[in-house]
Amino acid sequence: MNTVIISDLHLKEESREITKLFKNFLDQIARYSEELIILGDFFEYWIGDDAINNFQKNIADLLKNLNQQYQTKIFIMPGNRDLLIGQKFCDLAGACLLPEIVLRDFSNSKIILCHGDQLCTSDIRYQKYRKQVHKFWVQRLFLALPIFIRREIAKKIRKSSREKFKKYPVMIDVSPEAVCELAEQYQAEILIHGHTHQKIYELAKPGSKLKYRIVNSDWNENQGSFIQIDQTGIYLKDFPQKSHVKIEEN
Ligand SMILES: [Mn+2]
Repeated sequence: MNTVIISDLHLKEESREITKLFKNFLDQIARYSEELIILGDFFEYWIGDDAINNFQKNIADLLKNLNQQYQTKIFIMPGNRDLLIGQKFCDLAGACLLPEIVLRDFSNSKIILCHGDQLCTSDIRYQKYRKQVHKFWVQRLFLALPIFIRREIAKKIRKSSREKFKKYPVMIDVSPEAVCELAEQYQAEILIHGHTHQKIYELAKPGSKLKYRIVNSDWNENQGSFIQIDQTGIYLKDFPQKSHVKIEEN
């Protein structure tokens, strides 16, 4: 098995360089992998599968092509920014839609895959907001609004998140308690997520079921990161490749 995991590309029409970098990643890495897993915030925003624009359709075509030409299986987990990515987009992209938590086996260990925003429990305001927008009826109500209104709401949300970031420029990190709890709940030894934009590999505290967690960085014009899992181990790598850390021997 050869799996690559990416997250937090925040793709949007205006960031052409990141889109170019992503295309190179598909050509140089993903096409040689059996699976590509996207762990959320693939797009900068998503207002519904019925409002897909040309840019987003082109990205779907790239993924579909990867799947059809190279047989790479594609999995998409929604993040906080693209929470409403649904089956229709996944069908266009030849991808499977993932739930918010996925378990995988690696050697004798269990791996949890998630976007990571649910672990930032010290951000109480965000968790309250998250709880609301994860409600089925709230999503149905939003999706029933005309597209131009949804677009305006999405703009406002992004504006307020930019303002929050100006006030508190440090991304709120996951809380260790939430990480431990999740590992206990799923009896998993390894946690892989994105969202916090720090490319790190960290050993868990002694006494925890968890052995370590691995976090993908977000992508910018020059650099992205990915996690690779194959028969020989788990790696945290840069793209374009500059360095890599081998985390676990199989
Ligand atoms: Mn996120």
